[in-house]
Amino acid sequence: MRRLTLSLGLVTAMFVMACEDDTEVDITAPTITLEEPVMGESFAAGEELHFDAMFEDDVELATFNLSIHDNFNGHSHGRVAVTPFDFDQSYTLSGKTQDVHEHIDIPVDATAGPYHLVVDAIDAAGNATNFADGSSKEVEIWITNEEMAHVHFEDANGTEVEEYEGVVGEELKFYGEIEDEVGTLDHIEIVVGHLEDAEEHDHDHSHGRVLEENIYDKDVEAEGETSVLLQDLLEGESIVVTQSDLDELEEGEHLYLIVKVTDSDGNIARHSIEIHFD
Ligand SMILES: [Ca+2]
Ligand SMILES: [Ca+2]
Repeated sequence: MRRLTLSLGLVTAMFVMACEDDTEVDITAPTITLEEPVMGESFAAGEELHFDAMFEDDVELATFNLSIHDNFNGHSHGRVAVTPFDFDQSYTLSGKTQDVHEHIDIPVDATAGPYHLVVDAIDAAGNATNFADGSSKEVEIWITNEEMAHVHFEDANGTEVEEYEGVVGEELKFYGEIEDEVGTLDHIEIVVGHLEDAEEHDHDHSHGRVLEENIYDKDVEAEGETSVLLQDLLEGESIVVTQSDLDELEEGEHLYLIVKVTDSDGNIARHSIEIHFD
């Protein structure tokens, strides 16, 4: 309680001094424009993450904080010793605008999967950004590694494909292999849905997308397996995309088959392939 009283006193003193020095009182938090990474972007364990953001304040910037933490909620069954990447650092800012570019090393043993990257900023008067008004920034990024599961999308003849051809109103058929070369599979989620661009950007970001809503969704347990076939997992399933599903897509938006695989070491891999309709 004593500590709180002291710090409140200090803040009050600073506030009074600021008022005496300058009639303009800063009550507006900084703004953050996060250029990189973008929503859904992937980074390999052992490599660098590029962070690029523009900070602006009406009077004077002070600091920003960058944190990255895992978003593995769900299927790890509580018996897996994962080693998620965890990053939390504050940086000094000055002036009214500052463009920041940082290279952040991702440890080679980082567990693969979705992570949240969060950016907050504070100005010299103590005004902080927040999530309520969207002035703090958060994006989901994916870390990949060599030990996570892989998905090979194929046609009925076993040839790898770059996209699937679908016919509106007819059952879709998917083929391929889901395999884990290091360890074993655990849990598989198969989705047909949108991957929508998070934001428009000047340069091409092939992974800059976020899942919107699902047309089809199935969970499969594959505990202890090293390889399973997509066509076996989807046996007896009827996946049909209607014209009204397609009508919900934005201009230039596509449907994807998305396969999310958790392995026995807690790595989560997400693989997607476009489903093309004429
Ligand atoms: Ca301000
Ligand atoms: Ca594995």
